Amino acid sequence: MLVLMDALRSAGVDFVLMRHEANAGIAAAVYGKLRGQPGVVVTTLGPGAANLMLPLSNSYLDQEPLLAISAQLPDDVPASHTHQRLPLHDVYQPITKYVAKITAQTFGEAVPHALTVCMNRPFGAAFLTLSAREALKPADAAPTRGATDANGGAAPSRKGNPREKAGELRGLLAKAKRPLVLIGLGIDQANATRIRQWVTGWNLPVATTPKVKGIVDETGANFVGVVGGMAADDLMCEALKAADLLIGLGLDPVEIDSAWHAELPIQWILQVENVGGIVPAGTQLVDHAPLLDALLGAQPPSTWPAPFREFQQRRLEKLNDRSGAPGVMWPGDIVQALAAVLPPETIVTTDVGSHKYLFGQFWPSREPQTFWMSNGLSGMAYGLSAAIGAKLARPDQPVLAAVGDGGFSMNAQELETAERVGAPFVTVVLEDGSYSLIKLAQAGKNLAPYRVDFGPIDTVKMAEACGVDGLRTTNPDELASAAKRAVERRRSLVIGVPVNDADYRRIF
Ligand SMILES: Cc1ncc(C[n+]2csc(CCOP(=O)(O)OP(=O)(O)O)c2C)c(N)n1
Repeated sequence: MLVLMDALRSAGVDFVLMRHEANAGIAAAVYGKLRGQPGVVVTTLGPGAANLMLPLSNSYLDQEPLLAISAQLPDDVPASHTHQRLPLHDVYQPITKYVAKITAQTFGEAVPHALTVCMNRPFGAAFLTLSAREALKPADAAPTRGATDANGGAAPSRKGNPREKAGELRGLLAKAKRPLVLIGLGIDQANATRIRQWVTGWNLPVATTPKVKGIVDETGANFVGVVGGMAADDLMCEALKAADLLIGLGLDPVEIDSAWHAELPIQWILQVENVGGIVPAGTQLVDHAPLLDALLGAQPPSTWPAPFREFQQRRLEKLNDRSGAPGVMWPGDIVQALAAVLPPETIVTTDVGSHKYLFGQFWPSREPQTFWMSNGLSGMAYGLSAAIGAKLARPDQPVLAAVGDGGFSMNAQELETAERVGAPFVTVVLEDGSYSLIKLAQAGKNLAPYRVDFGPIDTVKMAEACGVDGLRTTNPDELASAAKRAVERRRSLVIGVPVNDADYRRIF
């Protein structure tokens, strides 16, 4: 790995030194997806490579393109040399699209192929190993470029006719009184404008899954809510049942932690298979761009005067159902205060926990690719690392990380990384002294809270220890003005906001 690092330096390829390989992998994958190319994470052998399980799993289930390269022992090391020897290829093969050794003979094939498969839809990960012995050998062949096609290099499959599919959809919509379009992870962000034009132009009620928040403007009148296990999920499931036509545009059940996707009749409009190679029975894949073009070229077959209005109102009421608990901020006020002052292009990342359900449902995303969470894997320690990757990929957009105090303590040290590499962002830590989502799950099973509370670690001092400004507040106006000021000054800021974990129950 040292040889590779030095070769990269000589070639003018810089890298970001992070403090934990899992964080590096998450940041790289988010960076990659925002830049339309695989992110690359490089680690040592043994423990460093073992720490890649979280980001590789996340790339697999959350469709984020990541090439991981770790060191490995040379092949000719005696078998008795077991120090730091792990069966890395065997371990990572099931969750990646390609594993291979980089050798002087294979590098010209292996590296371009690995980069290509990461960008095949559904996006995912590849894992390569490189031994010090091979790294020192002169290369045998010049690299060849991996072949890609319009679908990112995926094997061609027999696809449906987009015009016919458009006609079929129009026919179904003409008969529907309460249609609902569900947009999911399998869409191509390059079709964002077409998708917006279609659902807005036809005034179609629309819901999204968390990972494509922002594909439509959530402040629009036709936005019904976020499906896929966030806050207000019971209400969203009621809305799904109330629909008489569900159109799953790129809908991938990897984001859904209950069974409605298998129980309700859904018109699946998929252009590639879902995560894990799953295609719902009887579904023929169809390319979205020509399908949407065909729909856009036709008149809406009906009008739908807000058939989900009642659900939309009840959803927003939850945000204002204040408990009045003293000494804390109402979680709904955190979202509303920040959304009122941060510009629409702000990229929001969340960690995993109750706060993710809150932001996932209620953050009003307005622009595509401005919301990032781990939702297929749902792995804690995503939010802060994702914010670093996002800020490096889009330095001109403000970035906000919303994390719980549990998740924050898993990787707060990366605040120093962000400062060092000039990637400032605002972090809001929702402090409730507990793994509140787990506490809620215990309560849901009539179990007493057990081993879910932890002692305080001072968020502000942690920020300051990493060279970042910190502040604690329970005042929504102070929260909003501090976040706005930090964004305007392009400075990192960590804001600890005490919350009452029981308040989440009112919102869920
Ligand atoms: C790496 C990882 N470990 C454990 C879990 C299980 N888990 C899900 S949410 C959660 C609690 C999160 O607590 P915190 O970060 O404080 O957020 P809160 O729920 O309080 O908002 C845990 C332990 C997980 N999703 N990921």
